[in-house]
Amino acid sequence: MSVPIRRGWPTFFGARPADDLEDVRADVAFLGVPFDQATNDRPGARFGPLALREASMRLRSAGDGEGWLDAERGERILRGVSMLDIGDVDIRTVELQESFDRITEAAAFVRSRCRFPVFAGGDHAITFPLVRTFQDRSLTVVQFDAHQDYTDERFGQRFSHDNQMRRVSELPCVKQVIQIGLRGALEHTEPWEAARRDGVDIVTSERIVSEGAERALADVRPSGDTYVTIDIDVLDPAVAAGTGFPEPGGIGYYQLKQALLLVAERTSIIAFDICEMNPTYDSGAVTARIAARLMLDLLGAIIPSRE
Ligand SMILES: [Mn+2]
Repeated sequence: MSVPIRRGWPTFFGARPADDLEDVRADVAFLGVPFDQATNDRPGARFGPLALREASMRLRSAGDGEGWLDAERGERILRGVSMLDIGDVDIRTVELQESFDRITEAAAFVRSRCRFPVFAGGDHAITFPLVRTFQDRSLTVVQFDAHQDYTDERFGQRFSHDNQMRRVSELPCVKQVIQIGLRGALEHTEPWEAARRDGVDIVTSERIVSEGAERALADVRPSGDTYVTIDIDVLDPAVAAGTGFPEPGGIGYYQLKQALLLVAERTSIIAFDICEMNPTYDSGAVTARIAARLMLDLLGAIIPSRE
């Protein structure tokens, strides 16, 4: 029957939705994590997965398996790569540790069924329950972020979106942490000093802006399997205002893309998350669109096209 009615709802890049969890198999699987109960500042990142789905529909594949042409690089990416939208983690409001357990359980399920998982937050606290899904690996964690998120404890709080990199660094499976894009005037220096003491590699935003990504990241050598976490606030808020904690300065789209591609080239990325996209503060869905495009760029650098 031919009726001009388009059916279906936004999914990541128009990927097939996982209607039946028994039947989950794909090269790339997207899992939304609509969680923002650990934010210290402006909430709303729980709406990130929905905003990213909508924004990514602008980039939906025609479904012919041809992938996308990166016009500026003259490369076709993700040709013949199957994608699936798994849905969102069922979060338990208020119950922080139970929500974390659910995030870990859902991520482990996705990991067991699909070659490459992509997690879309959510505030940045989710990176801890996500990374602990990979405890059977020896991991480097590369964090793109304006902020260090390396506070040990404040007001008795140890699992907020300002603590998760410290918790991640304590996991026995995590051998190396690299922080890219840091900046800002710090009120407390303990996290900075602790990260230095722990051997965390740090590349500031200003270095990338002044030297370019290639030179600034020349010494960044992730080893082993690598988990990448992208806090969208690493971007200049003049470029991407849709985030809970905008920080003056920062890098642009091309600089972040180039840095992501350099990391992908140097190591084996086994999963990534993108966090802190907050549509409440986004104008014209610009931040959501940039974030969606970066997801595609990074995936294209990680998963080779099938000829
Ligand atoms: Mn962060």
